Amino acid sequence: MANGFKLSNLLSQPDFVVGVATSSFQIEGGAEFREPCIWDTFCKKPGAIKDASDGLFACDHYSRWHEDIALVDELGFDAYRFSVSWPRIMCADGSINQAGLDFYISILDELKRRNLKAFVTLYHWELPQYIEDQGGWLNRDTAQAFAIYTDVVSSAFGQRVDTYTTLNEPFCSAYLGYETGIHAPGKKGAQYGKKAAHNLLLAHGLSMQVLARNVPKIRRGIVLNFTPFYASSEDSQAQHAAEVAHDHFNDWYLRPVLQGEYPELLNRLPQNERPDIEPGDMQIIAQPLDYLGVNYYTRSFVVSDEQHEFKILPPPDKAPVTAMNWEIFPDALRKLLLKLNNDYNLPPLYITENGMASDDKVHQGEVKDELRVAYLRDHMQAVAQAMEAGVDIRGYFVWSLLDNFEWAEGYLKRFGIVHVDFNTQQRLPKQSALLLSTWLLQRNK
Ligand code: IFM
Repeated sequence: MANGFKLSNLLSQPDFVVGVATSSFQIEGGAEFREPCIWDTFCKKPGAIKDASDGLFACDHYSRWHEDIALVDELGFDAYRFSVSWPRIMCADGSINQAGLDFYISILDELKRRNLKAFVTLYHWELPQYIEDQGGWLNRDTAQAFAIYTDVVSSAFGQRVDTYTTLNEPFCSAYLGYETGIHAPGKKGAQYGKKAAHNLLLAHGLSMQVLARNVPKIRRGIVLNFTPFYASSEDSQAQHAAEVAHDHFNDWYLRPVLQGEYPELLNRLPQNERPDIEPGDMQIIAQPLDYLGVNYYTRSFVVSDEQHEFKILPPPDKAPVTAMNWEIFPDALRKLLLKLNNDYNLPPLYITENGMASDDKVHQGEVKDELRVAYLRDHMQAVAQAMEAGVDIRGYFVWSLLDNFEWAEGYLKRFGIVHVDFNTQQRLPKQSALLLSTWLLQRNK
């Protein structure tokens, strides 16, 4: 293995956490025991989900969680990152669903029993439909509702959690959900995206305050997704396009949470696209973070033309791509980590998601996902190199434990290191899981 020594250095760092991640809607099922959410509604829209599927049953993790956590442990991971379903906890009439809380408390107790760290995300895109009916993330009150939900969850979970994440990838909730409409709730319009983003960030800040009050000793932070943008040519217009894309997609979320201000781009937005910022909002948003979660999958090339300040291009011809048609380019992760470290006074980082979809097939009882093996190895290598260059990175999580409901792609894209047969719900660790496990178990010796 090229530069293999760096990878083993990474894995043998005494406190470096290696984990695996999932999210509630994508795996749980058990929909009859919770309130409906925006994804239930969106899945019913003709054409919204490629295979016309839904999350009502998903990986049936709601009944099989015990088996799934045993797998995380047996494979040798240190930590399990999962999300709590807001509509499983808070009922439309304002009451609390104790059975929903108990479900997660059982998971947390089992993790503790197995000495696995619990990384709990409070929002991974599952907005209760009754809140969307009041305007969802376009309504400021949703941020207050999220703070109440945070209070209920953190009071009930007590000290069982290792690390809290307020929001997972607010860019996706705001931009894909309220601007392009390819995700739930499917609203479309440039005038919505940044308004939704602001209310999401406000929800993050309020939630951080509640966590600081209720569970001050538990680590808290946010998880952002980053796409490094590369200019398609040397010319200054293309360079400018890459900077503008970075401001819209990456810095629009990072700068407010770290520095309490939006990028300068704010002043160039048409009036109707600007968020409604009230006095004090930016201070609420910029609560001190104990860590920042970085999700990385791919990079993108951009150009500008007469109509667009920036335009995202498909991957270059012949570039290696995943089943999502995302370019495989690990060095962009290394560079991203160095850039963030250079541009900001960062808290410690965790790579909270990294992984790839591939067209995996079971053959004679095995799934040989060689491309994923190389993808994970090379990206972990990039993390190790960034650490060597001085970036404070405390852990790495593979996305995802199981093949699952990949949002608008339905069940067509398999991101798991464990194969799921959606007819029988049988789990089968792929070659990537087995290899990771060998590395992890060697390290644990
Ligand atoms: O499956 C998603 C996950 O829910 C959020 N981050 C990206 C993953 C792959 O698209």
